[in-house]
Amino acid sequence: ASAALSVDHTALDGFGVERTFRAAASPGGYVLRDEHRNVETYDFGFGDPSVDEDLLPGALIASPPDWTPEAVSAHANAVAVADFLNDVLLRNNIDDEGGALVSTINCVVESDSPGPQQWVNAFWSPVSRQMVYGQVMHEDGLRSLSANLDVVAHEIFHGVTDVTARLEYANQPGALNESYSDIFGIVITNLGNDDPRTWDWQLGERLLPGNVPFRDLEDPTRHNQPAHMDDFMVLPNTQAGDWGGVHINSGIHNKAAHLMLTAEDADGDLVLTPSEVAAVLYLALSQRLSMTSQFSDSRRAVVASARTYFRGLPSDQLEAKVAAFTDAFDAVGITD
Ligand code: ASN
Ligand code: ZN
Repeated sequence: ASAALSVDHTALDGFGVERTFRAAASPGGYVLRDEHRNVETYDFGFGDPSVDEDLLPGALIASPPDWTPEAVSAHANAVAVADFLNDVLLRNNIDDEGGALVSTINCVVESDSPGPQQWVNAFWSPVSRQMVYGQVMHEDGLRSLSANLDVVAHEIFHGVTDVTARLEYANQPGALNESYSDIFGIVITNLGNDDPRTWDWQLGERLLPGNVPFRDLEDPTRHNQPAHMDDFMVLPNTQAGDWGGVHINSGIHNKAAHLMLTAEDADGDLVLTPSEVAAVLYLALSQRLSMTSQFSDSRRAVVASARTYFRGLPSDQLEAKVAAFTDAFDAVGITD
């Protein structure tokens, strides 16, 4: 695609923050297509993506009229994640072939709707290969789930997992699927702060009623998740059982990631940089995990990836890096 007709636009996002994003010229104005990153954002007009999946992605968003906050959030946040994939992980969008990164806002799954035009969720559709976002009512009107960069990154990483490890969405593989999405959501949100000891570890804050976050990677127990294998919850593989607790037991693996990112040496210095942890976890997810991988497989995948990634270091430094990973898994009871 040619970028010649792309133009920078500026408008407010779902949190009232001014964002700059690229839109493409089209007859009569502009459409939400970033031709540099191949990111496109659509509107479903409060249709139901679970019933009318064949109607996705919906209508490509155009201006005039003015860009809406939900459109700006979904589009600008997707571009931020595409930038991370390309610049940090050297991955060319979700499919690693530069394929379009597609989002649809204003979706309502009616069977799970707490009120008019509300649906407090979002998901990656493996069938349509795109993100869909609902919205929640606040004092100032509807707020899209895409307002939160960590939620957007979480959903986009379900797409990355879908075309790499393909972790089955149930039981331990499903909890790993959830955890890798949570971890990269937090890594992307805190990009630019090289000290994870001062990171924001909360996922999805300012969306739910009372602004309660969905999850907290530093202390999973704050949101009823286990943080150690001793507290692993065996649940049925049904929707009511959260598919074997995929959003519950993910807390254990999330806590291991928090410990890797904050591991200190004897002098109190960080052992690993955030980009080192991101690279190692990305290698594990994309090269060493598969549909039926368990927590212990993730440990082995991460440790093997660390040995590959740090192979050029003197052995004492290499072993110190690897130990930061094994210690983190040990601490949450994920053994070899
Ligand atoms: N927002 C949820 C998630 O991405 C939707 C789901 O349950 N798949 O985890
Ligand atoms: Zn998820």
